[in-house]
Amino acid sequence: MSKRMIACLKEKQVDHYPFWFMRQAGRYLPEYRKIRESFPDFLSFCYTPDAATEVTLQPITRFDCDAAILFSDILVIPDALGQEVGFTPGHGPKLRPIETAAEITRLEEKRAEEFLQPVFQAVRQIRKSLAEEKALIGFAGAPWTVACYMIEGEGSKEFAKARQFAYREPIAFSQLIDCLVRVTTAYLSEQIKAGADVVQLFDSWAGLLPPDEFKRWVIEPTQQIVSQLKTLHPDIPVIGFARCAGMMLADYANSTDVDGLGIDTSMPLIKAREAAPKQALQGNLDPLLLATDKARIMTQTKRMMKDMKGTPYIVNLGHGIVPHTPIDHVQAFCDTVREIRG
Ligand code: 1CP
Repeated sequence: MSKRMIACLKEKQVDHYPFWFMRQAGRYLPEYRKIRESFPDFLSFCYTPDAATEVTLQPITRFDCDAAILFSDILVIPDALGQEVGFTPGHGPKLRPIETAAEITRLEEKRAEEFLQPVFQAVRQIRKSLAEEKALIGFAGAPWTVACYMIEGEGSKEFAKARQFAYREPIAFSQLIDCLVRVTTAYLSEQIKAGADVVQLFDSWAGLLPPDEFKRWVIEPTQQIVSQLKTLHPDIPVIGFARCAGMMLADYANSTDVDGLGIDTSMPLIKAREAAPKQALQGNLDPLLLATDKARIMTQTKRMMKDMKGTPYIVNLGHGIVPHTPIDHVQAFCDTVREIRG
């Protein structure tokens, strides 16, 4: 059986409606929490191939989604580059922030690939255990979003330190972005060699940038990564998720040449379709609606599928599942998709 995800992304087949959820392996699942308890340190969890394999497969076993996404995190890249990265439960990531241009030159680019071997091992194991018709999604953070965390040192609503660093030290900042382009391309290429069928670039903080900076720090680096990946692996589709791109979505879609576009909750799917007629679209149910209102989940899911009818479309959320999401709500979403697609 062929993969619904690939038919939609590469062949642009319509009305296939593959579905998966951003952050589908996570704390809303009791079977995830159970394994998570045995790893006080989140990153060692990510670097243990057996554990990463098991939690990657959990949502497939439970919901029969069309795609599994590798269990890892976007912040393994700064970790691999030698920056101090930690996760405190309930508080998210903490990094020793980059404050000067000199610190960028000290990043240990050469050790990254070797350091990330456990991730590639997990990809090999997952692909082996996964049914042939399911796609395995590899992923990385896009350079802008990863740089945000490297400079800010933690999650933030505004990433003011990172944005100001980019204005104050454009040369150093572009060296950081170039380094991330190289490391991310190699990282995704290795995931593909290990068995990933498609890769997604998460640019969660793209929407913080004004248009010129969006072009320079979001579009250009993404374009470079996509074009290098296409040279190395012409058959592997790439999904770009530039969250809150808004009016820049059309430019992002045209300039980066991604095969699929993740759409956030703020963008009407019909408007996204007008802005990006060539790509498969993916999204954009509000994760907070998924957590709250079962009846509306069904009507909203039907509406998304109707709006995208006759075009290549992957049913998904507009951002990651939140930890307090009831499992029966996720089940209702899956049942609705299956009922409509037949
Ligand atoms: O305690 C725990 O179990 C840690 C929670 C957690 C999980 C389950 C973190 C910490 N990361 C992850 C896994 C993860 N992260 C996946 C796994 C695959 C999946 O099931 O989807 C993926 C794809 C990510 C990607 C990721 N990490 C993004 C991009 C997507 C997004 O949500 O915008 C970002 C920004 C991160 C950073 C990060 N890692 C973890 C947290 C809590 C955060 C957000 C920090 C913040 O800004 O507040």
